[in-house]
Amino acid sequence: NSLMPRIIKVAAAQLGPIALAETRSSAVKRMINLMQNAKAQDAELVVFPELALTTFFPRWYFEEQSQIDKFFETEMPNKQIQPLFDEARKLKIGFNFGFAELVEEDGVTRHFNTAVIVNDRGEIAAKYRKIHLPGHIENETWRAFQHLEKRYFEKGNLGFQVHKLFSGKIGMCICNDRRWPETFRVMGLQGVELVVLGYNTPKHYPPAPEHDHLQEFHNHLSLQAAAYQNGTWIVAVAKAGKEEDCELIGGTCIIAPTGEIVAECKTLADELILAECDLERCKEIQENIFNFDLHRQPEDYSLITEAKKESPPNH
Ligand code: CDT
Repeated sequence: NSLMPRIIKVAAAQLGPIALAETRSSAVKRMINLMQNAKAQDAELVVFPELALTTFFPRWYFEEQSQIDKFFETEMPNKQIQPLFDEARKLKIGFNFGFAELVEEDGVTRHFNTAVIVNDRGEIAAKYRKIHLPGHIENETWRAFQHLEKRYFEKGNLGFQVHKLFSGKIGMCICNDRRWPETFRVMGLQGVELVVLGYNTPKHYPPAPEHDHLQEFHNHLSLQAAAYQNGTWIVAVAKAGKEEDCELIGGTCIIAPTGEIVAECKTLADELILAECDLERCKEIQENIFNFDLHRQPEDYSLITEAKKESPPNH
């Protein structure tokens, strides 16, 4: 490759479990530690998991809305999270993290599973709200634990945008979104060069426990395919380990546009990995095997964007 490299050094900051009783301030302290470590290794951007500030609360059914709303942020940053933004500004490092967002929009109260990219001046530069919400709506007591994202969140309303940040084209998605090729293709069509995402993926999948041993495989399978098929870097970051009674997979990784994993966490605890991502390398794929202008055949893909026959009730 004769092109001049265009390198962004990215850190993936895996978090170990966050207990139900752990405070936001404690989670933020752990994140600041990882951020300082990332900066010491010259990272420009550090990526944290989905819902990084609290335990993964959709695993419990709560009767009262007030119990649920305790896990949500009504402002970002707010008093407990401010030290993370301050540290980033001091260190001049960007970061991405997920949180539960409670907002009022046009007089309506809305709950989203959200992620933001914060620039190296400590300003929110981009926002994404999770589109593929997995799990179920009702309390299903036969399960070892619940997965009530469909009850507690509504579908994101910001689409899959690509942002010019850190001298590259950067997109976001969250956890279950990574299993859907459409997520990455919509960003691929905007020329995305780096996708950052966080996840909370239980080892046990109650509807098909025969797949439990495949959770780590399906994680990397989806991510590696998406990176290759769109010629993009992907940084995918777990909240891992035994969180309350639920085992979450690790496997935090940084993936090259060729689909190769270039760095991977080895533990299920707070752990940092880094890679120098040369965004020019996206062209190896985007200008060749997956040159969309030359080879895509969208007129034969129309079924993909047709409305579903029967939509579930809008939550
Ligand atoms: N957080 C999240 O989206 N987790 C899902 C779990 C499986 S579906 C119940 C995931 O896709 O990893």
